Amino acid sequence: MFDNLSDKLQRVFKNLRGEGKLSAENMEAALREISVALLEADVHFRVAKQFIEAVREKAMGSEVLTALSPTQQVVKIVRDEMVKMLGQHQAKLRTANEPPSVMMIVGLQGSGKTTSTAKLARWLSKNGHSPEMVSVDVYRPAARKQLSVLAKDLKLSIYEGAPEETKPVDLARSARKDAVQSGRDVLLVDTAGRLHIDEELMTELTELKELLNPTEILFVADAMTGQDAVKSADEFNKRLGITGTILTKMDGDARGGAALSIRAVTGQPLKFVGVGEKPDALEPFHPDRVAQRILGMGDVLSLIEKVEESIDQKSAEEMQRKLLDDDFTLADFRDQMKQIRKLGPLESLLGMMPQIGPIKDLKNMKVDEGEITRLVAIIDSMTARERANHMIINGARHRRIAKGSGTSVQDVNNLLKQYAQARKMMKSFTGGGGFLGKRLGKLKLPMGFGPQ
Ligand SMILES: Nc1nc2c(ncn2[C@@H]2O[C@H](COP(=O)(O)OP(=O)(O)O)[C@@H](O)[C@H]2O)c(=O)[nH]1
Ligand SMILES: [Mg+2]
Repeated sequence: MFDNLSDKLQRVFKNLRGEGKLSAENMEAALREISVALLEADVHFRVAKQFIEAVREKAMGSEVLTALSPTQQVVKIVRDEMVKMLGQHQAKLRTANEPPSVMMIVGLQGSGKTTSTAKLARWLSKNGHSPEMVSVDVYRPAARKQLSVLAKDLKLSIYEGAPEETKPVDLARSARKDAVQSGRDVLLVDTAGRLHIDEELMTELTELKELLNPTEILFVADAMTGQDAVKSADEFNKRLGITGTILTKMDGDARGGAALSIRAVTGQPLKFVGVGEKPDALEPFHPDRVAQRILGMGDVLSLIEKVEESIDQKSAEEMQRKLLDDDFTLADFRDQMKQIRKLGPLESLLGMMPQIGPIKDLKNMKVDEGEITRLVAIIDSMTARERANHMIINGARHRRIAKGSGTSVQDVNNLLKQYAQARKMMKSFTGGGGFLGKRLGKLKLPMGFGPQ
């Protein structure tokens, strides 16, 4: 989601590295390039300016670590400032002393309020809460229906309202009563939106706020709208006082700058990001992880969590042992491909990894689901002996395997190349001296990722 910005910043760092010594001149040149990269990524100009000033001050000042090389220092300073800009710590949802905690979901039409309400309810119920939802978008019957349908699909609780409840405040009041009676601890209120901010909408939202005394007023911002999202966040905040932002559509080709500016402009944290249309496509926002991702250090922690969620620990340990003993066979490679398929889209996974060394090659391979299926089919067409020892696969065997799996000799060759590459990549991880090995210390990772 930050590919362009990420590429540009990494180029700046690479150039600096080439310079060897850090001087006032090359530092200024680097700062100029960073500034351009931020603006091109749609970062608000004021935020970009502050950012550059902070980096300059630190880089020229005394806050430099002697243990790091000059470029590393700059990377570290940029990273720290970026984390600061994004909000330093992960911002948790605020809850009330007396349940239910009421959370209003506000924003412009089409920004993703209804979708995010359902996603958030799902996320809350997976994280120990018992949420109830209500839609107070009385202007568009289809909008309320949309939330009902989502609630039914996800088996989540929703207050549907009585026919005489035609005003947002009436619906909200009854919904809260219903939530209290059924012992729900969170009430999510999906509000109406407009194409533009207008008085009527603001009055309605202010009335709801006074009635409900919400613990959260979450502004839903569409990342695709770039600076407009920042502007309306600012406006909603001034008029209503928001407590946080949910940034949606970060899966699209948004330049991501909104993410980097909203928190700075409103002073309120980004709490979640929407990364797809599906109900599970919502992630808590981690400033440090996102900064690492932008700077190409890879969102290793998110990756680990994702991998841990879907990989069976025992088979992962077995895989790790095999790698160390150097008997990671094609059969294991096939098992691993199958596990990877369970993780979801590969691109999103690779995007979380540090873009260095063998991973960079992997990314270029652009493995997709269809390709995994083909790879698995090729390995399926091998004999057990071939799977155990790829060295015996000669020309004749190549042809037989290609025929058996409905692929070409070229495909079989590619598979063997990828297998070799995977072995190499995993070796560099398990060796303890690689990028992850140095950084992750004693963390034990599944799938052969990680030091011993
Ligand atoms: N790709 C993508 N689409 C989203 C995301 N969030 C919402 N949408 C889509 O945006 C459109 C508008 O969403 P909706 O929740 O109805 O917006 P509302 O008018 O603010 O309630 C729908 O088509 C959603 O599927 C997201 O994170 N990623
Ligand atoms: Mg809606």
